[in-house]
Amino acid sequence: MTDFMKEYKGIAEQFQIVGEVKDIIPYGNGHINHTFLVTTTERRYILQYMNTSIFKDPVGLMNNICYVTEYLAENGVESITVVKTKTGEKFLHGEKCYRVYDFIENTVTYQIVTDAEVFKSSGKAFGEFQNYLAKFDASKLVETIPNFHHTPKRFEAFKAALEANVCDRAKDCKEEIDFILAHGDTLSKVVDGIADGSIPLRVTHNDTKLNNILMDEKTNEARAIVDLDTIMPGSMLYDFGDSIRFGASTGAEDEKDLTKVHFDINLFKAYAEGYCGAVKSSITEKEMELLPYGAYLMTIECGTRFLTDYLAGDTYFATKYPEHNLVRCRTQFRLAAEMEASFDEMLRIVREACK
Ligand code: ADP
Ligand code: GN1
Ligand code: MG
Repeated sequence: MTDFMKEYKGIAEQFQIVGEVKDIIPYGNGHINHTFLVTTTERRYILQYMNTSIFKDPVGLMNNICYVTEYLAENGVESITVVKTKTGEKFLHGEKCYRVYDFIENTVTYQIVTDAEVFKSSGKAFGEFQNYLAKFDASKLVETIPNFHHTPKRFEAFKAALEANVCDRAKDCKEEIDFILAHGDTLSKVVDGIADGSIPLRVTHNDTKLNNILMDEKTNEARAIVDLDTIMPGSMLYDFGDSIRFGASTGAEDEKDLTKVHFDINLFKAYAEGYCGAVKSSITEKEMELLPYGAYLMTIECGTRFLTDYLAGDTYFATKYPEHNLVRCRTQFRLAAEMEASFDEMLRIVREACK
């Protein structure tokens, strides 16, 4: 057994898992936590080394997850199940923090949309997820990352990283810097609408990319929504938009060849049909009209966050090579630019899907 295995076996054994640990391997494609698949003689689990430099209040975070998953379970909705430690805690709290979930078997996650029907099914699932949470008491939730989707503040953080230029990388991304600087005045519609009460604050997932939903491996229907770290009060425009920025693209989020990356209006339509079909009885007129903008906003916001992290020296998102964040930024800015040119068509689609 390698040292790595020994260390993680010791951690896994501090949880109420069933069977003897046989194997532990890195798992998934998340950018934030370190995720492992633990196989015991009886069953499988997800073990995560939690990123507490990003989530500074792990107690509040795990309370949020337990409140929400228990509420969902009471309402018959499958989601993650927290496996407690042998001392009955929700996670292992020391110098490093770890948590364990039951592994949801017979499911798959996708890193790119290969089938519009699967994307539509994910849209329906995220829409329904929001409906389930409509009666959840938001006052129970702590804000796990303050101002998570406050796009104007993300823009300010970008400008600060540009000014600091700690790694001297600004010279390598002039085009991307110019793009976001030219779009800085387009970023406040949702925060302004929340502030003046014209956009309702709801309990939202806030990280609705396709690999945060598990699909049934046989039917490809959505089974369970995972990665509940950012469940907080927010706008449905964030949830809709974040799914679109990741899924309605002809390329992967980190595709290097931009000729392969385009905003795909047919994938947008598929997702909108699934999502709007689920939320049409609760969506307001203003939210509906802003869905295309929400897609643009989340895309440009995510690109800005990648660029900020690139300039700051890759301290936030997990990266596999030095330009990874810049490559990701480029796909997002490409998509955002194409979306701007498609607003009218997107609006026609969402109006039809909400009927
Ligand atoms: P991150 O915050 O780093 O994105 P996630 O919580 O999304 O971490 O987990 C990473 C990946 O692990 C997910 O994209 C999903 O594929 C898989 N995963 C997470 N939880 C479960 C689970 N309970 N059962 C099966 N797969 C899971
Ligand atoms: C992160 O955790 P993960 O990999 O599902 C990030 C999202 C970004 C996404 C970009 C807590 O999501 O906000 O949109 O990367 N999550 C956090 O792929 O910052
Ligand atoms: Mg994730």
